[in-house]
Amino acid sequence: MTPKPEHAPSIDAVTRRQLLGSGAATLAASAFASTVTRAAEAGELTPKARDYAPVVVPNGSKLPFKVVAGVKVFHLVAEEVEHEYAPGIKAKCWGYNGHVHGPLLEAVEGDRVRIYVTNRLSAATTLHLHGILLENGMDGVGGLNQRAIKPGETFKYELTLRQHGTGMYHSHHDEMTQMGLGMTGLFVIHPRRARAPLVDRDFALMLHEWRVNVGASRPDPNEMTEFNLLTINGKAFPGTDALVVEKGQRVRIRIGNLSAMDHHPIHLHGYRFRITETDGGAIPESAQWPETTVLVPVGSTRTIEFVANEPGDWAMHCHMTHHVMNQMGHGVPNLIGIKPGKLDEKTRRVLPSYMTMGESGMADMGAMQMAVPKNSIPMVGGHGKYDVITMGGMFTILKVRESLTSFEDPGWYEAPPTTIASPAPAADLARDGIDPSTPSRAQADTRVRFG
Ligand SMILES: [Cu+2]
Repeated sequence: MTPKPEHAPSIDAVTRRQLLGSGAATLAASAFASTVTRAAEAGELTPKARDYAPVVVPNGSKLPFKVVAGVKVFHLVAEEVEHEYAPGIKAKCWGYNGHVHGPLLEAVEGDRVRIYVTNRLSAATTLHLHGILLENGMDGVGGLNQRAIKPGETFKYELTLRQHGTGMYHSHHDEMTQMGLGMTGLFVIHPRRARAPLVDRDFALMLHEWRVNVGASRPDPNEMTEFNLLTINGKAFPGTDALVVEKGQRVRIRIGNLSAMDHHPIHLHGYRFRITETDGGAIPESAQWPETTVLVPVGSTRTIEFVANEPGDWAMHCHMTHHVMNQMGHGVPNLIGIKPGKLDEKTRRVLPSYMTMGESGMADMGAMQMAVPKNSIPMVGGHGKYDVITMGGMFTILKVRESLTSFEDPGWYEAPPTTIASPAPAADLARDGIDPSTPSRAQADTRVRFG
């Protein structure tokens, strides 16, 4: 378990020193920065005496930086990555620094940043900083703003950050292939002056969609419609890590979408939130409205905020139902209501492991933990506290607890027994005049109307 320290280093001190740093001060700030970066990556910092809460990237990583003469220096390496979407399914993707998606870049408004990009791919690439205000020659559109970075070359991008908010980065060369294979990442810029209300937990999520054919070792970036792996920070449920929060904390969730073709309406259970920022900047408070679902269009970021005052395990997922399904079975025929009879028995004479699936829906695929081909995962299902969770894909869980000693996954929520939906006792049914064997009201109405 990672302890949650009582006193964390002051980020305020770090950012100011990095900006002002020269000589010995730079060295000291640099060492301090790496300490803070490590602590921040582990999600350890408590919200005390600071300008901002470092961003937490579930399942993901942040790119360490060093400070050279007052400039924050990052080094991105574009390369092939063996990536696991969820236990049981891996593919060779393209990403940065060993990660899909690339590690999150984190900086502060006013920072001078220098980003080196080394290309270890077999193809040329570029770096585009999406939504980031910069000089035209740093915009990274291959052919338009620069020549592409050839395999083996290292390019340098340099700019002063003139804004704060959630931007992204991605290849802007052979876009369909390179973004499709995973070459995307988030770029978070904190405000130079803290803006109220400060948040305690600041999460960053990148959405994506993939086509990985059963048995294939690489995603198919040419796919245009039939995506079968929908991911949050590169992971499909049950591979997604929970977002862990202590009751009463103010939570920010930054969501970016660089999927090829689909916008994702991300729905959070148990809460109403406000959409506070887009990649275009902060939304004035007077223009924010309460929501439970935030649509994150392709090529956009949306940031939501709320106070976590209701403990529990709260589902957070794309509300497009095919986007909470995994790889197997999107294309199966509709068997709802079909009576297979002796079909299974007869078919097993030629296909010994045959089993008709889908006559009452897809939930059984998770419940039965059916055997699936090598390097594939069933369409639905992770195990929950009570039963199988019949969703996969773009699904994760917000875990809010009364008190925490660490931000490690706290396990399942222990709901007070009287607050859990459960089989209706006979005494309650009798008291309320409910007879489960009578026709439902809707059927009775139909009979009256159509006789
Ligand atoms: Cu979706």
